[in-house]
Amino acid sequence: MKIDVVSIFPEYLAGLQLSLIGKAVDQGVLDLNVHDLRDFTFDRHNTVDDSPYGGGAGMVMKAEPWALALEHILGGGSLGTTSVEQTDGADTGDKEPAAAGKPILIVPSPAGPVFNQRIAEELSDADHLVFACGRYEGIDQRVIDWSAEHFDLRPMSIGDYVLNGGEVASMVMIEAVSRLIPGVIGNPESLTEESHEDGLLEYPIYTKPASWRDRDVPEILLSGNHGAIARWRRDRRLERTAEVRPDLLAELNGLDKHDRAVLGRFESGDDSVKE
Ligand code: 5OB
Repeated sequence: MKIDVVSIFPEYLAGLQLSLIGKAVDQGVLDLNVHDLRDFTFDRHNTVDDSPYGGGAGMVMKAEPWALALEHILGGGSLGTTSVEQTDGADTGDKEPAAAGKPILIVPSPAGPVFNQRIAEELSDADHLVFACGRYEGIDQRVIDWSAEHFDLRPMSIGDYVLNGGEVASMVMIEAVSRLIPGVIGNPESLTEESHEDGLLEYPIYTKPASWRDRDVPEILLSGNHGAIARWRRDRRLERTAEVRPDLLAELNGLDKHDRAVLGRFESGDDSVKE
């Protein structure tokens, strides 16, 4: 998968070189490039913003640098690129560039649907993702509208809170998406056993010692009874979800009688559970 990020703070994205994502980049599984928006300005001060028409507080990101940056990415070039990777000819060979449709342009914004695991899964199938990190009050609407002619445009929020710009939101989404790409995570089993994969939160986990500061690991986990352990873990997941995130229960399906009996103990979650 190819991922391009445009930002006025390309160094912000440096964290993506670390850990599993960085490894995937090194191995050529991910082709990740970060572009500095200011490289697409031509005035002395590399101006990327200006005051809003109609008045109001704050500044607006100018259309032209964004159009040039996005056109550059559409052209597949590498000007203004801080290659997070050193490509060194590493080529997995198997993916043809964009025989598919338009690249997906994700514009992190509070004015978008809220990103979740379902969307992460959908995006992990794409050949090419582009993240446009806005700062200030946002980007001139005309270049957003223009971009929809060339991209599959996806404004995307990461939750109901205020951020200073799209960089951190992009990093959240890049991490969530890229760990779903085959080869990025060592043990694919850890993908399916994850909170939010099947709509339930995870069960509590323990490691040695079996007794720590007078607190014991639940005895059943030491029993070697795998069936009983699986049931116990599922019960804890149901319990935890009902307690902490009752909103998730409404989305659940595939609950059996025992599951519903466990959930029945939680009055608040009770009526939201599907038959
Ligand atoms: N708040 N998701 C929630 C967001 C956000 C702010 C952003 C981008 C995505 O930019 C200011």
